[in-house]
Amino acid sequence: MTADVKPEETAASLQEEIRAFVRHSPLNLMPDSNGGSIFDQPLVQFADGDDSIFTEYKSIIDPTHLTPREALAMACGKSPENLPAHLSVISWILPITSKTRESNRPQKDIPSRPWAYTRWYGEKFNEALRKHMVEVITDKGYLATAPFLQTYFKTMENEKGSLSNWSERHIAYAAGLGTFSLSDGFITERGIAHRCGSVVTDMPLPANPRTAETPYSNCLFYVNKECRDCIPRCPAGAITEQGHDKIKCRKYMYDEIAYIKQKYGVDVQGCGLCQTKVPCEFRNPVEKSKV
Ligand code: B12
Ligand code: SF4
Ligand code: SF4
Repeated sequence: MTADVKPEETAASLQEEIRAFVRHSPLNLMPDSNGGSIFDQPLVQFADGDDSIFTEYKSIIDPTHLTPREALAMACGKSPENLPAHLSVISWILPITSKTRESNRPQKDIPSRPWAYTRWYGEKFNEALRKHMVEVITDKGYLATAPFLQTYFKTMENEKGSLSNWSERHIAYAAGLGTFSLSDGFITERGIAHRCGSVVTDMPLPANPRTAETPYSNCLFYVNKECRDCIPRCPAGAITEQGHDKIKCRKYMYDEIAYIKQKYGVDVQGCGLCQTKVPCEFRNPVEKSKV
């Protein structure tokens, strides 16, 4: 990429690169015949790598949560201050197809087979997309890393439950892609049923503004107490008006319904009942209620 290419043009070409990978990668196909795609066309936005929100995450999430500068420096074996002055973060949302969402709606205790496949095979695709984007960017002569794929990525536990040192949803929030919700899921313009990913680079990219008024603006419960539909959807009783109990949720998924790994032939199972048959499933319900 030559120096006279505008950041907006670079951004558009990266967005198209991600869309093309979603369209053409065989990894974005369900493993069973006629299963169709795992994900629909993505949402892609950008954040300034030195946005102060990344430092705030050290108090909101955990002191070990990495800033993009720390994450790229560790991946390159450099010190954070020796990296270029400007860093960017690319964040994407991979919406789950209507076929899979619809298959999960009648489920009451365990996820449908396509939902379980989306957790297992869909995340393999998401990993391949992260690797692909790092390659595309480094081939152009820039630094790039997908923190989630680095050996330093880790998940841990605190008194509220599981967390990690690179939370993809908090990265998506920084890039203005949506907000959190009563069920904890991240509600975008394409709803809550999705998976997300990110890459940090020194490529100059224009940051998208965060337009949400609060970190919960896309959830009807926090806007006007109009909705509580995710509460009865949760078979573990993990969602209440006080929010999402990550410990109960994790215990249900990994202990109580662990048998579905064998049933569906996957190594990691999901649940996600709270992300289907709800008004935020495939759109921003707050935008919808304004029209
Ligand atoms: C650990 C983990 C879990 C744990 C804990 C989840 C959690 N809430 O953190 C458990 C096992 C319970 C879990 C369950 C599920 N997971 Co999970 N999980 C992760 C993982 C590996 C790390 C998450 C993390 O670091 N969390 C950090 C903690 C601190 O986040 P938090 O508690 O939600 O944060 C709250 C506070 O920060 C608060 N907050 C308070 N003040 C402020 C102020 C500001 C300014 C902001 C921004 C926020 C904020 O807002 C947040 C929401 O309440 C990520 C992958 C990744 N690397 O990101 C996937 C991930 C979060 N999981 C995902 C999914 C899809 C699921 C499941 C649906 C399972 C499935 N696949 O079927 C369920 C859904 C549970 C739910 N109701 O949300 C997706 C989420 C996509 C989405 N639609 O939101 C992710 C991002 C994976 C991916 N690559 O797409 N998961
Ligand atoms: S179902 Fe309703 S209350 Fe629950 S997260 Fe979605 S909009 Fe918020
Ligand atoms: S909160 Fe956890 S256990 Fe409850 S429906 Fe959502 S993913 Fe399943």
